[in-house]
Amino acid sequence: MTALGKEGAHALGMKAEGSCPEGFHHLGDGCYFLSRNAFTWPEALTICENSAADLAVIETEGENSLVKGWIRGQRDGIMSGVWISGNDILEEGHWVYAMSQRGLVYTDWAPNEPNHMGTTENCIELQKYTDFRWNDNNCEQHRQVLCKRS
Ligand SMILES: [Ca+2]
Ligand SMILES: [Ca+2]
Repeated sequence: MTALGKEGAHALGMKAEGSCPEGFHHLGDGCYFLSRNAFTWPEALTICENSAADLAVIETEGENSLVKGWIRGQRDGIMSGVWISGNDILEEGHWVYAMSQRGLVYTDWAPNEPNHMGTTENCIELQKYTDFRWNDNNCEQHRQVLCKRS
């Protein structure tokens, strides 16, 4: 089994933890899964899809705070960042959510971000060294993955 399949299979477990499937953590009105291993952003989309979830869309300050608090609590388990749904792959500077292609309704950019550094940064991560504020990074970088089921 590939590493990709393994993450997906783990998240697919059927035993409920609270009201969320095994491997998912209940926060606010959603269920979130954080991968242990790191993947490219396109792989992240597939991992979430394989778990009947979406790459996490964070739409409010309240949700962003809950998610960041949870991830901060696992800081030692975070290598450098966590992929979420937003991207400007189709049109530079036009930030949309992956599945719906709707424009972002909330952002938490770190200072001087998004900077499209090296003209290659089109995917959003929660960046560890800015205490999980948002950074645009190269979609082919390997980052952990945040999936959400509502
Ligand atoms: Ca960009
Ligand atoms: Ca950047």
